[in-house]
Amino acid sequence: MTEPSLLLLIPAYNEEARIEPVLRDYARYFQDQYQGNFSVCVVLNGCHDNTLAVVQRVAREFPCIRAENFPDPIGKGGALIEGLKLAPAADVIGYVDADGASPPRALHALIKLIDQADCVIGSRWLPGAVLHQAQTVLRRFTSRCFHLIVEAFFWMHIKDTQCPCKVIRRPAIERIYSSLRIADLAFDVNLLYSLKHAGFSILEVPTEWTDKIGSKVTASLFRSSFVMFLSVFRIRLIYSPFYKWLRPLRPIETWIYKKLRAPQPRPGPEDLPGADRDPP
Ligand SMILES: Nc1nc2c(ncn2[C@@H]2O[C@H](COP(=O)(O)OP(=O)(O)O)[C@@H](O)[C@H]2O)c(=O)[nH]1
Ligand SMILES: [Mg+2]
Repeated sequence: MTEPSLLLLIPAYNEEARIEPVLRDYARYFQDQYQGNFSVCVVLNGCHDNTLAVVQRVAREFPCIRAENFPDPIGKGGALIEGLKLAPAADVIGYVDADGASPPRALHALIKLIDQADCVIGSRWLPGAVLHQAQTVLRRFTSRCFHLIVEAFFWMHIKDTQCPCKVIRRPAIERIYSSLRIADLAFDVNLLYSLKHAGFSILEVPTEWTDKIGSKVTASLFRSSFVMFLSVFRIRLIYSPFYKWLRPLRPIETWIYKKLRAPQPRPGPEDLPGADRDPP
């Protein structure tokens, strides 16, 4: 039985120390175990280390791997948005982190369920999840606070919006692509709510996870959490009837993201020159 063609996106920022074994594991696993086309695109931006050279070296060994490098600080969400745009035609598009927290078989398990929904996401918070190494207590605490905010704002009943192991059917991505605006770590909420709002189905299933040392997020947890809160508030406003009245406040928003040294949200379609569209 053939499986759908898969494009795997891996956002990477200063990952020279962690990414190489992960790329090898994924390339080997999918070469051996996957009955369909498989390619990986590592999307880097603003790295100050040798990540690009490491990825290029592994790519010479495994032709299914390629790198896209953006010099600007577009953030993890921005990198995924760019990766989706550059994606060659694939039936299913997935993403995982560069640190190997999600093993290849965890991603494969999600793809096996893609017949049942438009988007299948891994969850560390559903019964049955296998946590070889759980996140730190502080990260779990901030995760649950964030979950409460997301649930209060969007009522999606998704236990783990932030698990970076997700697969989505290409037609769904194509439909909602123009509503992907959030460049920081709240990108996942942007993606999931856009899918729900457009009527696509999301299936959340327990996943396997090994938390890795060297997190960039934990190193700036307070700032990252504040930016994520700001971004989910922004998504809520985008989908509210008041959004068009808030356009004059855009420079203030830009100023706040700049002050927080956070990646700038992508201008929406309504901000494109000549465009006069309603928010999604
Ligand atoms: N392209 C890109 N990737 C990023 C950026 N920030 C984080 N990442 C990637 O996002 C993933 C998650 O980062 P990590 O520090 O492991 O966060 P944690 O697992 O949530 O603690 C990794 O693959 C990082 O390389 C960024 O600004 N740009
Ligand atoms: Mg990590």
